[in-house]
Amino acid sequence: MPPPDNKFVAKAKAILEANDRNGYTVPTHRLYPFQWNWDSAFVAMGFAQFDVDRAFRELERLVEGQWADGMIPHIVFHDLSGADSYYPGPAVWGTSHTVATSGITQPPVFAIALRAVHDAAAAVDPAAANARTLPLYEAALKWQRWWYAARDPENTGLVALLHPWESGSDNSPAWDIALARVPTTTIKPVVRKDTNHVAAAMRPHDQDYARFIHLVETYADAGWDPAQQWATAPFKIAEIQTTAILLKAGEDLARFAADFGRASDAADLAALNARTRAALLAQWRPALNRFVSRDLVSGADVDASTHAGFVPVLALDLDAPVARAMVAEMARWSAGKLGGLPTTEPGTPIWEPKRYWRGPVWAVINWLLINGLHRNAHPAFADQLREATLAVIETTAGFAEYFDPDTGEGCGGGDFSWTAAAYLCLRG
Ligand code: 9YW
Repeated sequence: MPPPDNKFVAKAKAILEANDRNGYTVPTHRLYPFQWNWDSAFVAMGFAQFDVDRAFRELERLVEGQWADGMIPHIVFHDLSGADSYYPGPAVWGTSHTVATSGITQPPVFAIALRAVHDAAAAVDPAAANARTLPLYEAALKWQRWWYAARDPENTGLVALLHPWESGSDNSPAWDIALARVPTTTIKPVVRKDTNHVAAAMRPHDQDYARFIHLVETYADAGWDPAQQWATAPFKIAEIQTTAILLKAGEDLARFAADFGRASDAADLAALNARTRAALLAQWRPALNRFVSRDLVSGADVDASTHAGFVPVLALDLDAPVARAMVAEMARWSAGKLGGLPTTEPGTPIWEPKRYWRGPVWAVINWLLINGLHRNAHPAFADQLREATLAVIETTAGFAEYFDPDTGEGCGGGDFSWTAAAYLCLRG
């Protein structure tokens, strides 16, 4: 590994600072001008590398959007001055929280980030770190309980998504079958803004957007009430990437509960984590060498070959043969590709190397996998993904939103916050 190049470290920090909007960070200028949930969690870990106070602040500002029932929404619209560059804005969501927010959520990386930020702060001043962490721990625990109550009311151990945007992988082929059942009709016209900023060929199709908005309008009509949404949802996927992140969050929360002497929280978390661990393990499919989500409308496995099938490595301690099979499959997908693990299996009919979540490489996905590979004693492949991520940023893509695995080209938005954060953490 070459020594850290200060030029790139400096640029990554400068991107985070430029995307700062008074204590929260926009993913990128204009394309995404608000605070996004899982982006902020990754960004907080990036800030923790050089400014723990700012890292805590990122999480505190996200919690301003937390609903009374515990959900932390996927977008917090703190400041509407840039609102005309993004669709769908607050008027489409029709939610009623004090700060304007969307009505759906996103993968709960928050508690994982809180653990990292806390640990960085505690290395300097443990008492101050605990004091700043405690309210954020409470918020994260409340959100954890929301996930189980609202998105696993039947206590299966797997949590369900009611909208593709909740996965963070908007137009993944994993949703194709389930999303095709959702009507393309909307009450109000769909007025896309994303294609004003980024080439349409890199973005979801208009038909996808019509369905995304149909779902938003359906849930707005249900008054954003979780039980009503659950009863009427035309799209319902028990999803493995989100569940894996939730389980890792649950482990980190359980450690906090122990540290803070919260015995009853610790007992609750241990029970939830155990149920989820067993449920997630049961989603392993040896014939595919990966895990699969379940479509709760049809009852079928979601067997599209997407990166999500590998993310459970983050939160499980796999038997050695399972881990080996999974690593071999990831190695097969990434062989001859640039930047790390493609989000769909190259060479298959679903593979589109530039179209958003249908093939490109994302630094934050590599980052989750790298952590899981270390946990499961595969440091060599973890290092390969790490070096591929750093190399594509340093040589061809810069800090773009995502990367074309065939050419190494940077795609989507530029000067992207989570790419900068991933770089800082992986460069270390
Ligand atoms: C959108 C901000 C967000 C990410 C998601 C990504 C995209 C927003 O951008 O969604 O309007 O399409 O899919 O994961 O949080 O970076």
